[in-house]
Amino acid sequence: LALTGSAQKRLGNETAAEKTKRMEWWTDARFGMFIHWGLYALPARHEWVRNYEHITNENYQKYFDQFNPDLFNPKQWAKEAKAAGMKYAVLTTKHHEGFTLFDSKYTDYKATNTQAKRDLVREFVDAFRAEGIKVGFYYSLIDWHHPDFTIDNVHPLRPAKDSEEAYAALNKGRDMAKYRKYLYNQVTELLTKYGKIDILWADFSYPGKYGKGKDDWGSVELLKQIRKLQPGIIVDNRLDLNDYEDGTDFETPEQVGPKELEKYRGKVWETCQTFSGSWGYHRDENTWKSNRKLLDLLITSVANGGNLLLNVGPTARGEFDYRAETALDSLGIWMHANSKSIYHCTFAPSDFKAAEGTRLTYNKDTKRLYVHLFEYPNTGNIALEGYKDKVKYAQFLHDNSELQVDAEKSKGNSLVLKLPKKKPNFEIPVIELILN
Ligand code: FHN
Repeated sequence: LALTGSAQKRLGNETAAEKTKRMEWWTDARFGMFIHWGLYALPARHEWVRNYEHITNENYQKYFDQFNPDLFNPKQWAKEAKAAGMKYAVLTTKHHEGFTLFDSKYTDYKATNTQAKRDLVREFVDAFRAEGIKVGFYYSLIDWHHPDFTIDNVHPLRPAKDSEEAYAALNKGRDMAKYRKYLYNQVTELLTKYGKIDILWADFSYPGKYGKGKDDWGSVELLKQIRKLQPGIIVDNRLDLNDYEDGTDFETPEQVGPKELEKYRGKVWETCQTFSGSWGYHRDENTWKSNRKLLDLLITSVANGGNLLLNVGPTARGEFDYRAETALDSLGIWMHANSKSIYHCTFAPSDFKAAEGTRLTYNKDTKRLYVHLFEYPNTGNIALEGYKDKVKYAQFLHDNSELQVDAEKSKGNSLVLKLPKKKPNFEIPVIELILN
């Protein structure tokens, strides 16, 4: 992985080579599950419902009182993540609403004080580790419930207009230094009480006159504490610190379309995406990405050297709903037969150009190039310009059936492979090329 910019500079106490080694499992994994779960699953109309509807703590309390995830079974979640081919999972331990899914000694606003009476984070780490899936914690820097978190321009109680006086009046008695300490203490709890944590996904900074950035979070000290408590941990770039130089590990393009991913090639990055528009469970949402769109995001992420973190928003009863399960099942069918073109892969060497309607991924250890057929040729063959004399053998990945060279049609440096007229039964079939 070639780090851009000042790659050779010591990156937050390590060299580029040490960082690459520390992150090797993550870059090999390529595919993870994001899980947004909290009280917002009860209103079931977006995890930002408090912000959108300017809901006060008092008017949000009913969701705390009614929270009772009687069908919560993280073992089932882990099985479904594994079957979909996901190698790591990141759970919201606390989202902007301030409700903690873990048994924190610093707050009463926690799952163990609801009808659940369970440390949901503990059960999550145990269940996912048992399936061999690496575990990550999402932790919201923002906290709309905490009495010392100062009201800013994304807070549910923000003033009608951005004026110094209005904010000053609302923030009388609120002490952000106390909240910073609370944040530091909770992150310390998360990184000391639950064993080895593989990822910390802090979210998010919005520096500016009425926003919040690294000084509000105490990001430099916080990151030192994170690395001290969990030396191998991988940390995202939303603490408002400079990428790489300050020791944050990866960029986080969010909800971007596949075409935008090319600009991240050569960097260290993960795109986080929803099945729909909302991260939290949204009952009435109908804008769900198709299986093809999800495969496009996964394949195109790897084809540009990045990861996909695909989100599920469990219901208030603690289950993945039918839409999420259908999507995960479809991904699992494709990954079962084609995951070799995803795991441990990255963008292709520059001397291989992707033919029209294809995307390339490459495994540099096995020297195998994967041609993803986004469009299936109806000509009975595929012409791969510039591939001639570079390929030892060609086959479909899903069944290892040989793809013969059409010697007559392979003119100049073009390699023409014969293809069955009938497209294999996959949304995006994959050709595996064993290179010389
Ligand atoms: O505000 C959050 C949002 O709810 C969600 O958690 C996403 C996930 O990346 N992060 C923030 C928006 O960027």
